[in-house]
Amino acid sequence: MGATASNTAHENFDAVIIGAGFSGLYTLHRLRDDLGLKVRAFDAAEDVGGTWYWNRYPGARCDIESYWYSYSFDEDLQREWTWKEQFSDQPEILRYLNHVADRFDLRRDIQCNTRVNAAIFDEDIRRWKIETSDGKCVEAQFLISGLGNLSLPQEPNFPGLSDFTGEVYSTSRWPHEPVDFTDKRVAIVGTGASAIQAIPLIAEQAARLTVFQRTANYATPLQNRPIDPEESAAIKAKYPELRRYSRETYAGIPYELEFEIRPSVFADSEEDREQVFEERYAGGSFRLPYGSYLDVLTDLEANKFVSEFVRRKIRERVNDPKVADILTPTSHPYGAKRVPCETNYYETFNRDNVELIDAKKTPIIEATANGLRTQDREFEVDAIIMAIGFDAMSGPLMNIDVRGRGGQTIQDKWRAGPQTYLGFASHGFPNLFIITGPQSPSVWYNMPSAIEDHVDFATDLIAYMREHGLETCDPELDAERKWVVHTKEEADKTIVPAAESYYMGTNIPGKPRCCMVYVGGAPKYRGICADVVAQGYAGFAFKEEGTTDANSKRHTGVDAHQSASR
Ligand code: N01
Repeated sequence: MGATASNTAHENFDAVIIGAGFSGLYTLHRLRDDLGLKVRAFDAAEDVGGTWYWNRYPGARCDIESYWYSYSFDEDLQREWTWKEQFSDQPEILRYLNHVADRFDLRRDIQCNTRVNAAIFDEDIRRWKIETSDGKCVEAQFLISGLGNLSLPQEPNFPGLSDFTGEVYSTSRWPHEPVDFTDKRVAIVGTGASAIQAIPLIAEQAARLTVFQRTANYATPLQNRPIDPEESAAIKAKYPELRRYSRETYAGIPYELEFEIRPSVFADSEEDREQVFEERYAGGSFRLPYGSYLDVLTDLEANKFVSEFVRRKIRERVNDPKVADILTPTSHPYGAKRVPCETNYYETFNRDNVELIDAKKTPIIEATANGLRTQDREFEVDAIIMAIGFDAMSGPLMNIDVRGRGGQTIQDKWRAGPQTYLGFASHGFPNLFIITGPQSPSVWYNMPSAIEDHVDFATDLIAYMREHGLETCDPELDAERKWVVHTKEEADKTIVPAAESYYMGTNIPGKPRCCMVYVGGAPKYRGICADVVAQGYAGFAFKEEGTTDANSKRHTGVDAHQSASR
């Protein structure tokens, strides 16, 4: 923290929120409008929207149905907003988030164009001092991270990139103005969910598109379509009930209303299994991984059936068997990496103007003035698109100079992997609440529901503290250690550790390998959180207002492990 900033009088808030996306907007609404707190949200972007502000690449859209991938907290809001497509595109979702900001009069407490550079917990006054990119410092009792899980792009580290004389784009920092690739030779690096949405549209426009694929992915159809007025009215009529029900499902998407999720691939005949896979594949979105058999994501032997099914689909859709071979994943099981949903992705490789490069076999060595060079060839292009993903989950918070008690930095604390309690708080960082933090369900759950659950948890916790005259809240080290172990145990019951992925932190060179997501399922996680609350916030240590370390009174419930280890 700069000496000047720390010595001057600072504007004081009850809570500061970092980010004005889905998390930040709802946190601001709850803390300000329900608890009456003085709150300020900061966002580095020019406007609200978070993920949906930045990720504007062609084809960007949600891949959980919009009537689930949206806020549920306000009945009037969900009734007045009409989604036009099953899976809304980025401009529509951004319009929705702007509507929410206006409808709840949130903008007056959001400062855009302002990055939070540092947040230091001052133990003398037991408040956070937050330094921002406009050179100011503010103080707050509570610091809420609404930074998101996929907000810190991975830096492209190809040597020579600055020598490239053409245009360089990143899917996660796409320009606001439309980019016209007509008559251009374009290269795209990466074949994750972002590239898989962008590639078919860019291929339609560009003179030539070269796709550099390092790891083949298992993409399955999205099946987007318009929502007709009758369907929309039917959903709206039953919204509260449907939302309640969806939160009781593993990933927050109520597939059980459409079909039975079958217990095991081994319990069905080959013919029945094939029919289940076909129906879920044709149904689109995440019906195949989350809605077919319970054991495809937990048992590697069971998973072989669905992995092979998707491989077969890829081969059927790609004309050239050599190209199909490169596109067919063999290095990991289906669902261990995030499943991308696609529209015409595989058919795009049947076009004459699209070339697929196996960047595992012939890695990109460098960028040149004219394009990209692999081990055996130079590719001359007019534009390079980086679709190489994010320093996910722990990256966004670790990218800020956050210091807790004793000056410990979050970078030090999480050096060997995130250490959190419930994926929501970290010992030694009092009153820092991380919305959908690492080791919470986050991206393994419908994100807006995961966000609402965490924001509600934070709001209730702050209300509880105010009611009981408690000034700080810090997870106990023991509870945190048990949560880290529990998160790993849950991951080990699934196929997630069987792949290198951003779930496991391994997409970033040097990042420790550990599961960053709570994969025990939303109902289990929600049950644990409810128990923690019922037991007087078990696992959290509180200090009463005006107490010092010497005479602090513990205000903890029973051992959280009883809940966490269920
Ligand atoms: O990023 P990714 P993404 N040389 O990490 C490759 C969400 N999302 O932006 O697999 C060559 O998935 C890398 O290869 P490999 C969603 O949660 C949601 O696409 O590491 N290639 C991989 O192919 C998603 O999961 C929606 O071997 C390199 C790709 O880049 C998450 O965002 C839409 C490389 C990165 O894929 C991230 O998706 C889009 C290198 N040096 C995204 N470095 C919705 O629909 C990396 N790669 C809501």
